[in-house]
Amino acid sequence: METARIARILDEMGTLLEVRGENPFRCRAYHNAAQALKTLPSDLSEMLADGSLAEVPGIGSTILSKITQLATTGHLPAFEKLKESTPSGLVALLRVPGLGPKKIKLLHEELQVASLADLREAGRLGKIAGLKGFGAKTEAKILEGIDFLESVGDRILQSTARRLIAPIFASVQSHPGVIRAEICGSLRRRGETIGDLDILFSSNDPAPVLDHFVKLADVAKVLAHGPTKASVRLLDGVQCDLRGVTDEQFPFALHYFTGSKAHNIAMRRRAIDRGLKLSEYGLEGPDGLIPCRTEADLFAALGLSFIPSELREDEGEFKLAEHGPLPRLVQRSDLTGTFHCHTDWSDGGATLLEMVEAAQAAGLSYLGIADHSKSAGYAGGLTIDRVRAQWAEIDALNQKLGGSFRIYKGTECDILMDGSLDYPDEILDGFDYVVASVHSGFGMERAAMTDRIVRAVRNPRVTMLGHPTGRLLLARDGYPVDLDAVIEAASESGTLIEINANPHRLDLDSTHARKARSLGIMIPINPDAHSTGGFADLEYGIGVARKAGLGPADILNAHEPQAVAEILAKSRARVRPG
Ligand code: DGT
Ligand code: CA
Ligand code: CA
Ligand code: ZN
Repeated sequence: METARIARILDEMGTLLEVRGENPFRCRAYHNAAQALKTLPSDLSEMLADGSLAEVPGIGSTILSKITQLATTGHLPAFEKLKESTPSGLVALLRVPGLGPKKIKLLHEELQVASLADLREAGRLGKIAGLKGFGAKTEAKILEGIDFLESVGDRILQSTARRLIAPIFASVQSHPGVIRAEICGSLRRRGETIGDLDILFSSNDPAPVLDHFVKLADVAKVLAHGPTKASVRLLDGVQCDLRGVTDEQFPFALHYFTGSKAHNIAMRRRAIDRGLKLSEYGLEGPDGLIPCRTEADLFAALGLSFIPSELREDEGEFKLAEHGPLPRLVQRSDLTGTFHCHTDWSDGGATLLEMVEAAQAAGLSYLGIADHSKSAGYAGGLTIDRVRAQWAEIDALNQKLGGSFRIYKGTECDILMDGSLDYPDEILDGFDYVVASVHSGFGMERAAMTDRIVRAVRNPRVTMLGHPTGRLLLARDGYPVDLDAVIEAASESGTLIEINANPHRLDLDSTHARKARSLGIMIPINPDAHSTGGFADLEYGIGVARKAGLGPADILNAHEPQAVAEILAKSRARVRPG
């Protein structure tokens, strides 16, 4: 059994134990072990064979025996039993904002709540408010939470979609009957969240490829299986559609199934305006089919230059593509370094040195460390003494690196309730840069929250604003804030606003990143990395930037390291002239 799948089962085991109200340490142990499996230094089967897995922190003897069982037999009876005896709706309750395992256990025991529907009914009857430790306010919040969950439906994060589609796509693409294959749909457009997965291939004989697809190990249920297309439900509950076309049809089908629907409709209208007929199978003129080898050929046939998939939302891309080639969008290889990363000085999982090595391995040549500030107690925020100690460690490491790599001293400084910052000015002045973020008081009124953030953004000691809305995709809306007013204030005061690339956040989103750029704000793409694996998330930030139509010049950390150093120094000079 694959390591990733074992990790998922351990995670689910921890969650099941949680909602059953088991000892929190025991639950945590399963989540920790799952996390540890995701970052093993070498192959799991090797580590099991030579006994080195037992030495990995987070993997105790009980869990080790469960991993061994899974790796050798592919089954874990304890897990299967637990899953069978836990109402499946109970786990879904964990997704309700503000509901933790303890509350869920109480709701289950006292009110027999075992699903979202039960929970809504209990709330409607006012029964939740009467429970010990709940109250009317909590009840209202829970009902709001259910509404939120229903509004997001069954969508998944882009990162989940990538993880699920990778093995399936690889398996389709390498099938001997396949000529070309591409991922389509919202994932190719880098949508913030994904409804279902779409894959397209070309072949002279699609049937065997579809037969192969519906039998893949990740498939839980076949929903449809015809001669040119099949739909399945994966073990994780997500739907995946596969379509086969001839190689002549491929560019048309690729364009169609990439969408968006609005973009497709506009394309079809363009074709009609030119006396042509566009469908997912071809482009037809008065004298027959117009051959196209690629999507670029198709766009050209309609008088357009190539439109990158991220821009296909019918939000102005046609106007751009009518006037020659589009400006080049930023790409991952443009990034020279990054800011806003955490270490084990606060709530990160890796040491400073480990983060530096991971950044180097990710092809970066500088790294901004921004651990939490002192009020962020829950996240191990740094006292002033610890800030000074961290500076000393950074200085020492920078010296050792001898100019081959640069570590910047930063902080993710809490924006306090009144909009002031969490360190005194003389400490703030010791950093190379300051990320200011809201981590508290999410319940504030919109006007007060806007004033609070605008005040921070106008503070000349703030280099950049972190995750400006605080949203967590599919989990919680951001705090109420007039983001346009914040962006205008940032533009006036020369403060940057990050695209937080964590796939749970994507904050700024593409719409506001576009607006920020139009007001001359330079944008850093930050992974908000809490572990060495976090640098991979930069790719999701690139997706947001591309969707916003941004090029390398618009992105702070797509500039050469020397230019980045100068931009930071200039920003600091607002408070440290000369
Ligand atoms: P999703 O799955 O909700 O994240 O979003 P998409 O865009 O992947 O939507 P999906 O999977 O339903 O369909 C894939 C693409 O197929 C879609 O982006 C555009 C095209 N498409 C689907 N239905 C229609 C339609 O009724 N009209 C047109 N013009 N295109 C469609
Ligand atoms: Ca889709
Ligand atoms: Ca679909
Ligand atoms: Zn933060």
